Amino acid sequence: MNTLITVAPTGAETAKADCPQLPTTLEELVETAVRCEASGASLIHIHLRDADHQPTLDPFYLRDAVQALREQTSLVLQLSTGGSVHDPLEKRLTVLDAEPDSCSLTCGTTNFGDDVFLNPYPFMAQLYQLAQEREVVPEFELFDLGHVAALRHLIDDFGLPFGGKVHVDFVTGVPGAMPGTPAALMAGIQALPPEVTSWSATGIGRTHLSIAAVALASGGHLRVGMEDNLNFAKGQPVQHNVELVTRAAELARLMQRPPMTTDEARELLSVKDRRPA
Ligand code: KMH
Ligand code: ZN
Repeated sequence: MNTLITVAPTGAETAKADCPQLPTTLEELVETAVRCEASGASLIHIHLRDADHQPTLDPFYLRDAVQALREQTSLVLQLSTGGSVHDPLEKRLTVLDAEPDSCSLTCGTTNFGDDVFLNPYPFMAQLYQLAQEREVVPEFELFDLGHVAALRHLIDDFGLPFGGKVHVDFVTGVPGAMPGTPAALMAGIQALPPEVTSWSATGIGRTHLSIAAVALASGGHLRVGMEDNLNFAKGQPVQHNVELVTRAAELARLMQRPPMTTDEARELLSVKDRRPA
């Protein structure tokens, strides 16, 4: 099967002042999305920043970004409902008002370095049902092995997501959560419920490349981007997200699993077509 390449270009953790090349304005985000699509990405995982480059869940920014990206790319648009560790749960639910194709849904609370990324089951359940109601396809973010068990509960309690497909993403290597090792990823893959139709993986920081290699070798898909990794190689900071997407696409081609088109990605995930006619 061809490879779904997700780009996560910005995240909520890195400060613009520390990394001026991080795309934080709408103009930079759209430019990044266009270049990454041309280089093999078919899905974009989006965190927005306000005029001061701070993470925001303000509906104005969310709607504006969805509209601009939908006009200028055919990428599957996934809004983060994780936000930053400081965002309240109620605010994170409002992300779906911006009518994305997809949304992230993290399957449990996790250590996040010195912080806690809060995802109690009732919140997950509420977000899951809201996504079903709004016809938005969730991507289940798995930071820990226990999150795989929580996904099982969600499916048992509420049935399949909108579209009937179940796509998960292993986020490995967050300090205090599941390590970015082949063994940990394998344990996660082996525990996946049979309803899962596709999975991708990312490794934070220096685990970025090795996790991509393991994912490709194991039949999975890839997530790359500056949300997860700021260094292309030792002593070589990423200058643009397209570098990480291009490398992922090259690796996928080498492994005889070239990047998917955006149409193939839409079919893989069964997203509703919201593109302007
Ligand atoms: N920024 C992290 C606290 C997601 O996008 O859903 C959460 C995160 C996961 O990035
Ligand atoms: Zn994210």
